[in-house]
Amino acid sequence: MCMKSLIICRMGFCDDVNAAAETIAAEENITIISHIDADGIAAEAILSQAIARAEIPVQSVFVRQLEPLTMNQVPADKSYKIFVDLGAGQQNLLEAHGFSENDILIVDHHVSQPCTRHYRQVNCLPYGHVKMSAAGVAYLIAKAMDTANTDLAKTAIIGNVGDMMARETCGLVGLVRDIIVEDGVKHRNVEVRRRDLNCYGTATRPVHLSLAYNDDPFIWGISNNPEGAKQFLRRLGIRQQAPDGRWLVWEEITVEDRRTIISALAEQLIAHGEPVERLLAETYHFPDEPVRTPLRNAQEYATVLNACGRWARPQVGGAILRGDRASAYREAEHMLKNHRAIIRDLLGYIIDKGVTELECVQYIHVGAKYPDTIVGIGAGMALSKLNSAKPILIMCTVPEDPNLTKISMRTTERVVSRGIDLQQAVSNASAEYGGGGGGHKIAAGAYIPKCAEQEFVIRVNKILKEQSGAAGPDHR
Ligand SMILES: [Mn+2]
Repeated sequence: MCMKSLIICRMGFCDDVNAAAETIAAEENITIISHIDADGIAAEAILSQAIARAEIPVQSVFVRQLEPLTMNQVPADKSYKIFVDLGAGQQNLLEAHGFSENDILIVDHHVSQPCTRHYRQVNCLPYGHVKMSAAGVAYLIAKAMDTANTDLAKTAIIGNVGDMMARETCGLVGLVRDIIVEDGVKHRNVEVRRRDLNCYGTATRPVHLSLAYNDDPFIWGISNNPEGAKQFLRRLGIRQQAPDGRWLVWEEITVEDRRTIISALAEQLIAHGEPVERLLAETYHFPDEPVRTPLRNAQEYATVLNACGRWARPQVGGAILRGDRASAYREAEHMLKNHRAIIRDLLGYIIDKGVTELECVQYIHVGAKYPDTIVGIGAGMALSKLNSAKPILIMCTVPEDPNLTKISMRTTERVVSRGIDLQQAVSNASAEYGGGGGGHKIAAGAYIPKCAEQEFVIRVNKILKEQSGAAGPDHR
C-alpha cells in the first residue's frame, strides 16, 4: 500500500471510501443518479466506468436537482441506487420516497441533512476536506475498487476544477492535490503547470482576449479591454499571430513570451497598488487531447461539460469523458457555441436594461427570457462590466413552477476577501421565506416564492451590509 493511501486511512474518511467500494462490488445491478453540472457529469463517468469494469450492470439518470418532481426520474426498480453530487442535503426526501438503508448509497460533498434513517454515505465534508468535489469522492471509491482505475484521475480533476475547488486557492489543494493530481501525473494523462497565468481560455482564446476577459485579478487597461490588451502585448514585442494571420493562444506562445507577459502584468498590478498573488495559479493540462481545443485543460473541459448539462444533454458530456471525439464531441461543440451566444445575449440584456442598485447589492429580474440554467453564468460575466465591488443578484422565473423564482448571486474574490459570503446570505435569506439555497462564498443560488421577491432582495442587502460591517470599518 502506498503512503498516500495510508494518509487517508488515518483520517477516517478512508473507511467510508473502502466500505462503499465493497458495497458496490457486492451489488448485482446499479443505478446512478447524478447532477447535471460538470462535477456531477464527471463523478457519474468515474463511478459508472469503475462499476462497468467490475462487470456489474449499471445505468445512469441525471437530474437538475433532487426534489419531489425529479424523484419520478429515479427508476422504481430493484437496482441499487447511488446518489452522486446530491442526496446528502435531501435525505428526508429520500426517506419520504421510501428508501431503506440497504437501498441506497450517497456520494456527495454537500452539507448533510439530519435524518432519522442512517443512509450509507461517503462525504468528504464532515472530515474537513472542504476542497473536494463529488468527482473527487467518486474517484477515491473507484480507486479503492481497483487501482487500475487511476486513468480516471483526469476526469476527477475536471470535476473538481468545474466545481470551483481550485478557484479560491489558485490551484487544487488537500487530498485532491496530493492523491488525485499525483495519480493523473503518474498516469501521464495530466500535466501540472505550477506557476501558470491564472487565466481562462489558454487553449482556445487569442492571448489578448484571454487577458481581456480575465478580471481575477482585475488589471487596469487590460481587463475588459481587448484593444488595450492587444496593444499591451504589442508593446512587449509578443508575436500574437501565426504566419497565416490566425491568433495564437496562450499555450502556443513560447515560454519566454509567457514569462515576459506575466512579469509585465505583475508590474502593472504593482503600479496600481494591487496585490499580485492571484496573477499566478497552478493549472492542469491534458497532453493526450488535441491542441487548441477546450479539452486541453481542466477549466475549459469543465465548460464543455457544463454546456452539455445546461442544455439538457449531460450524457453527451459523459460520452466525451469516455473518449467519444466524433458525434458527441461535435454535438458538444455546437452546444458550447450556442451556450456562448445566449450568454452574450443575456449579458447585453443586463447591460441595456440596467441593474437596480441598493447599498450593498445590485439586482435585476430577467423574467422568463433566458433559461434559468445559464442566468448564474451571465450574472458572473455581467459583474465585470458593472460595479464589481457590489455583488450582483439576478432573478428569473422557473419554467416548471410559476410560483417560484430562481436567484443567482455572484461576486469577486476581492469582495469575498473583505468578508462577504454569498452562500450564507442567500441560504439565510431564502430560509426566512421558506425557500432554499446554497453554493459558495463567491457564487450562490436559491429558490424563493415569487411573492417574496422584493422583500428577499432587501433582506439580502441587509445581510451583506452586516457582513461587510463585521469585517471592519476599512472594508467597505
Ligand atoms: Mn459538486
